[in-house]
Amino acid sequence: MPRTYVIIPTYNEAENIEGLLKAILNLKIEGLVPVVVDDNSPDGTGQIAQKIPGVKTIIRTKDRGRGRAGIEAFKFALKEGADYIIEMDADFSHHPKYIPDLLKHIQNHDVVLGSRFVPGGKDIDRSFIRQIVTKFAQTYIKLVLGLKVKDPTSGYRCFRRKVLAALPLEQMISVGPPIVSEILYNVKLNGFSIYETPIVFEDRTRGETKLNLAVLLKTLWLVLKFRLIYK
Ligand SMILES: Nc1nc2c(ncn2[C@@H]2O[C@H](COP(=O)(O)OP(=O)(O)O)[C@@H](O)[C@H]2O)c(=O)[nH]1
Ligand SMILES: [Mg+2]
Repeated sequence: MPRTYVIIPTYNEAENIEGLLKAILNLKIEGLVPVVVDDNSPDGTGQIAQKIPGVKTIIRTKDRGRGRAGIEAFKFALKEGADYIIEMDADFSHHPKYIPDLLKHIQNHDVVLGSRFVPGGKDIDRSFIRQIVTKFAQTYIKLVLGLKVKDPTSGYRCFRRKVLAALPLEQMISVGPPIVSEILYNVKLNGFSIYETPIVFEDRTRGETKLNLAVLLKTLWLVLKFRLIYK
């Protein structure tokens, strides 16, 4: 039976985490293990996760960031012998109901993206501004990194073990959210196959986004650096 680790980076997601973990466990997929990787959230997200049976929780106390947390959880999943590694946000924008689709397509591809921009996918309920920002950032990232996928910034995705084992995880420079693009660029450079399965992305209804203008500008700069660092 294959083992699938579902990595969920969290920061102040106390209002979402329990419902999300229950929805994932309710899928009753054999061999599926949710892993919450929390940066010691002041609102107690990590402690909530720790109380739920069947969930593994990592509480980090230094080097905070979505990127750092994701890398630590990938290394943990590899060490524990995971065959497939899924990553997703905690805020229900990445609905657990798509996990079976990711696992179906990972049988035939190295990486599967939950994609808003293939037929059947959608980006709904977000502000007009946010949609413009997404479009602009995605066009830029595709151009600079030469990525052919329709949704290069999707953080809802599944990897075969061998993919993460081959990537230079120790070398990754993103502390924050740009890690999503840094990983995908390395996937491409290593020649792994990528498939996009549609998801409907809904805006979070609880808790707050950690994205802001500073994060966006940092991303644009880091993407240029990825292009220079990785060959
Ligand atoms: N561990 C960890 N997770 C984070 C951090 N910042 C954001 N996250 C999580 O990363 C996911 C995506 O963040 P979110 O704020 O929803 O970004 P958005 O979806 O782009 O608005 C959520 O599950 C957040 O809780 C962080 O500094 N550390
Ligand atoms: Mg979100």
